[in-house]
Amino acid sequence: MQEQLQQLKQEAISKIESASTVKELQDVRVAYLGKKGPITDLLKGMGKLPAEERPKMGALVNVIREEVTSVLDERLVVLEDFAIQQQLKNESIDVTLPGRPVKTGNHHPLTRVVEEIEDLFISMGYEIAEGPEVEKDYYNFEALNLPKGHPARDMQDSFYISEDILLRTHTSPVQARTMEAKGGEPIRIICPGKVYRRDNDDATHSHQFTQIEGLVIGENIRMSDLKGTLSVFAKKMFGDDREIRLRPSFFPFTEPSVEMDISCFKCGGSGCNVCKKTGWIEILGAGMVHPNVLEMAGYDSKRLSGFAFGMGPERIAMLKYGVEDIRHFYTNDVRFVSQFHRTEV
Ligand code: 2U9
Repeated sequence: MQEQLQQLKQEAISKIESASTVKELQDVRVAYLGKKGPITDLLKGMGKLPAEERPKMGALVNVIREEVTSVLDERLVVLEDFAIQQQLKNESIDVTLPGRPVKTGNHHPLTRVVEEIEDLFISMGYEIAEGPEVEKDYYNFEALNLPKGHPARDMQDSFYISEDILLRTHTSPVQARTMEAKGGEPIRIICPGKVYRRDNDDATHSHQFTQIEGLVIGENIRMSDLKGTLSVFAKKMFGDDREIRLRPSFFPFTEPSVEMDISCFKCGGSGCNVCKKTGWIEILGAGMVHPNVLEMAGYDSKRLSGFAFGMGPERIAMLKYGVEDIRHFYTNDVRFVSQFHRTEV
């Protein structure tokens, strides 16, 4: 029995030393010290021993059990520490490694230009007004001094849905609706949105494009207010050293009408491919609101006056970002759109 015990102890200790994981060690503990283990069996077999030998044998078994248990516990500390080192090694993050780039989306370049212009006019006390893209002929044309049969209507070739319903050709109907709703009260709004013209798409024309128009109506609103407003817009949008130039023009809904040029932000005015060697870049059209338009919307054109302007954000985005073809804005090619990450621009 004694050498059996010694042999058992050696066997258990060699198993303990060859255990390479905490799990294996727990299995050895259960195998040797567990209820169904050989040491327990030995204790159960004590009954067969002569009575005088039992205490000595019992003490020996307990000594063996303690020895095996202490070797086990020492080994457990080693294996648990080794497991933690392994885990640390496997889970250690080399913080010097560059992070995995998180591909983030970004705003469409058009959205950015529109929002930039909106923020600019909001900072000048304007409100944003929007309206239906499927519009009544009255608000898209008549209310804007373009009665039925007026030749200028053809200039804005339209997608008619029915006799007097069409896809709006400009955002001006939003201003007409707002004037009608305001019943003669002062107005300071900008109207961004999509517009539609029956046009063959090419590098500078699209059947669907965006516009931002603005309208200010009140007492004693003058051309100089328009010029001042456009000058602030040009400097904030294209750089403080921009000059503006107003050239006479014609729009049925404004009189007088102008077109505004800015000094080229690429060459500063000396002439380049962006400004086609003129030094000036046309940005928008504007004018004093035509008295007919005021009267039709219920505004007393004797007491009140106003100015309005209109621009194409695509054109501004193409100038600002050097985009050659307007169709890029609509084909949603990720290679094109993903170039406009906030950080770069
Ligand atoms: C009302 C009164 C006046 C809006 C105006 C322009 C001049 C203009 C063009 C810009 C680029 C059209 O898309 S574009 O080619 N627009 O030049 N728009 S004044 O005048 C209004 C509008 C509404 C009630």
